[in-house]
Formats: sequence, C-alpha cells, structure tokens
Amino acid sequence: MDSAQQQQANGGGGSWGSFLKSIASFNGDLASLTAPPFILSSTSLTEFSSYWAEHPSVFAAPAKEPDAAKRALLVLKWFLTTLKQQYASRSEQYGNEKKPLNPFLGELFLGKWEDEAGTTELISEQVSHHPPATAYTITNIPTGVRLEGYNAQKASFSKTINIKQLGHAVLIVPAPSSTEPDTYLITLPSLHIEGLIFGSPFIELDGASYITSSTGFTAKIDYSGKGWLSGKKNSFTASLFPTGKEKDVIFNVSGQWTKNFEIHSGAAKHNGKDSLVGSWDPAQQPTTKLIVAPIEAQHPLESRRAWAGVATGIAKGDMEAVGQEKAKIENAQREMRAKEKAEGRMWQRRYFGVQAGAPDPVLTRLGPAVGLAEHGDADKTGGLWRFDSAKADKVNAQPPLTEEEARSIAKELLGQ
Ligand code: HC3
Repeated sequence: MDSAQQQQANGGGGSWGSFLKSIASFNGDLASLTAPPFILSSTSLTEFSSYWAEHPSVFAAPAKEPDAAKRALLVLKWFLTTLKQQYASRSEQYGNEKKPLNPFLGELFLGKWEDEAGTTELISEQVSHHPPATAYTITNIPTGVRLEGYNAQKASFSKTINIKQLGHAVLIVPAPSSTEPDTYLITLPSLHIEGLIFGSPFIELDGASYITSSTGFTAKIDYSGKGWLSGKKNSFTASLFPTGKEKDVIFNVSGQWTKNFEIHSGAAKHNGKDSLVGSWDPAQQPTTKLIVAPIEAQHPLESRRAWAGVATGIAKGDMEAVGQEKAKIENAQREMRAKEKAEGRMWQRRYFGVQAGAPDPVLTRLGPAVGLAEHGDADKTGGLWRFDSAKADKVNAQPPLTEEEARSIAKELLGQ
C-alpha cells in the first residue's frame, strides 16, 4: 500500500476497515461489493480471457507433437503456465489484487497476438449479466489449436473471500497424423483471497482441478499454499495418468505456479536416476503483448472503449466521475433490458450461443472423468455457452460501423 492508500485504509467511509466489515456480511454477489476507491481496477473481467494465451507458442505446441501422451503433457504444461497470468499477473509484488470492472451484457474484448507462433486471435464476450458469465474463444491460426470456454464465480465468505469457479474450458488440438482432433476438457480451480486483513489482497488457489482428453489421459493438479508451519505459497503437484488409472503416473510436475516448475517422467525418480524431462521458469519466458485496436477504431461495445470514461476517473482518483460514468452504463443497460422485455425479445449474443436441447457432446463424453455434469452448471451461468462460428462469420462479413452508427449504439446501450 502506498501512503495515500494507507491514509484511506485508516479512516473515512471508503476505508479498508469498512470494506472488511461489509464483506463479512456479504451475500456472495461479487458485483455488489463496494470496495474503497484505491482497490478499484479499470480492467474489466472480459479482459481476463486473454490470460489463457499470453505465451502463444506454448498454447500451440501440442499440435506439433505426434505422441498422444506427450501431447497431453504439453497441454498440462500450457495450462500450468497460464496460472501465473490468470491469478498473479495483476499483483506481481503480491498484495495488490484489485476489484475488476463488472462487465455489462454484450461487452466485448477482442485482440490478437503476433509472434513466432503466427497469429493467435481472441474473442471474449459477456454472455450473461445476471448471473455474470464471460465466454471466450482463442485460436492459433497456423495450427488450428482452439480454446473455448465460459466462466462465472460463486463467492462465499468464511475467514476470507472464497471463490468457486463455474464453467469450464475445452481445448481442441488438431494432432499430427490423426484425422480427428484431440479434445481436452479443463476444469477451473477454486481460489481464495489472502492478505485481506493487512490490506494487501492476493490470490491463492485451492483444492484440485483436472484436464481430461479424448485420447485417454487425465491430469490432476493439486494446489496448496503456505501453511502455518510449512509449505510455499502458490504450490502445486500435478500428475498425468491414463484416465481411470490414477496410480499409473506417466508424468508428474511440481513447483510453484508463480515461479518455477519441473516435469519428471513416472511417479518418482527411477533407481536414483534423474527423471527430469522438462522445466518452466516464467522469468525466462516473456509474454507476448496482446494487440488491441486503438480505442477510436473499436466497436462501441468493446471493453476499453465502453469503460474509457470510468478508467479516466479511476486514473485521476475522481470517484464522482467514476460513479457518474458507471451510472450512465448501468442505467442504459437497465432501460435496454426493460425494452427487450416489453418487446418480447432477448439480447442477441454476437459470437456465442447456448447449447440447448441435445446434450453437449464434450461434457457427455469427457465430463464423468472429471466430475462435470452434462448441464455444465448452465443454471448458474445463464446457459452452457459455446462459440457459434456461423454468428462470427456473419459479424466478420459486416462492413465496419459508420461513426453515426457507433454513436447511436453507444447512446442507446451505454448512455454515452
Ligand atoms: C475473484 C476476482 C474476480 C474473478 C477473477 C477470475 C476468477 C475470473 C476468470 C479468470 O479466468 C481468472 C480470475 C482471476 C482473478 C479473479 C478475481 C480476483 C479478485 C476478484 C474479486 C471480484 C475482487 C475482490 C476484491 C478484492 C479487493 C479483495 O480484490
């Protein structure tokens, strides 16, 4: 905390103390948490989808591996490398995890990475507001490796803020010399906030998460933190085994998801021989910067354009302006929902649709191995969301908006 934050933390209405009191009695709705100004971030949750591919060549690597078990290991390795980005990159020095902006329905975050892995594209869309849910898809164009998923959070308070993640991700890997691409079903870890009492919040992951594949392999990742007596923060151990045979470990990985990890073959070291087959050190692996269109070239519903007024207010510490700018969006959105209701129509998602009617083929096939139900928590995420390439093609075929069209969308949907 800097001195201005310290000052605010000690007294006044927006103090850390009153924030702590409010979360002790909070109802689980993260959006309703009124955090003190210095803990507000100007980044919306729709942006968080980009954390899945900040090392595009690690994301695309499985497509070049002919052996199915090693492909599953590369998928596990990629997943582990994303954890630092997802859960610690906003708070590198620890203790600075802020409250992200709560996206409005239809909010978009679009971007691409250009590097030695070629072009990798990101589409992220807020597909539900009550309950809040974000859907995303990321495609590495040269290899066709594609991730899609959706997530929502269920929060509770017991000693601190505990968050269960709802939703899941699906990775499609076109494998060399195979006609059918591999499908990997990925579950999301639970987390809690540490350091709240000291005014320096950061994330620790809990329990276990899984990756199971159509090629017959499953990875289990167990998370642990620093205990009273032993252990290091952000620790994990992971094992990869043939699905259903947890004891027949093919590879195991251990380390800290914010620091280094090592990959070994088999359950343990063999006859004293070193079984090390790989390692990861994030300090040696710079991320590729996501390219986002300049604000004036963005669609009015794109996150950074839509929230620009709020972001300016936060940067200046002008909380009155933040409140006014937020209220414009919230009121326009409320009016739009009322209008839709009166006209008996629903907001049309641009890139994603709900999997309704027939059971979802991925969850039906792979869900049982990782304890995911066929409905994919649809009742708590506003639906079971899947990327709709026909919708995306339609969007891509449209000419860019004229300035007048953009202004009218911003007025009607964002009150700007
Ligand atoms: C809990 C969280 C919002 C949700 C964030 C999620 C789970 C979103 C999906 C991403 O893929 C992964 C991810 C990372 C961080 C999670 C956020 C951390 C803090 C934030 C709370 C709403 C804010 C709590 C307020 C405060 C001041 C204690 O940080």
